[in-house]
Amino acid sequence: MVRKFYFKRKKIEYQFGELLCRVFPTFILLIQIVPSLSLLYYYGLINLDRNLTVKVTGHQWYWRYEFRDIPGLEFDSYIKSLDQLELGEPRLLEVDNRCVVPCDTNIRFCITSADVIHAWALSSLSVKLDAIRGVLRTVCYRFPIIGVFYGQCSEICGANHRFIPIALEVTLLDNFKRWCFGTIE
Ligand SMILES: [Cu+2]
Repeated sequence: MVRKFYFKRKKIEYQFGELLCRVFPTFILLIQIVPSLSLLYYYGLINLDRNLTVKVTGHQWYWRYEFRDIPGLEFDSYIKSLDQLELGEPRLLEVDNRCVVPCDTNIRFCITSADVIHAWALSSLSVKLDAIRGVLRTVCYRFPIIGVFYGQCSEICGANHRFIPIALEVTLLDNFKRWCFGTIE
């Protein structure tokens, strides 16, 4: 009945309906662009009055950490192989040089890449940011507790994608200072 009495007579309205179904969502998207673009812009400018900036650069296949506020403090972070592991260290997650940051300090992480797209992801911190070449993504963090956080690259970036884990050690400020002096060459 529906086919006979409704659709057959309303053939012309089909096209109008289809047009509506395309134009209307387009307008919704256009309306959404305005706030989301400005939000993205301001998100990049987040200026939580920070005390420390850490630049994280993804490489094939290691992470490079640069502490821009402390001259000379920059190092590469490679995965530890099985025979390098010490008791208690997780396999495939431990690195030779952990990124050490102080707790109770506003820290800004700037994440970028030197080659392909990587992702700096630490699930226990709810941080997952794509590292894209030429783009500097920022995330601010203040750690209330000390501990070691592990993560992995979460963007399939090549053959050794699974071999670039992230180890972030949050420690007390005094320990951090001692670590700085020990690391700067
Ligand atoms: Cu990667």
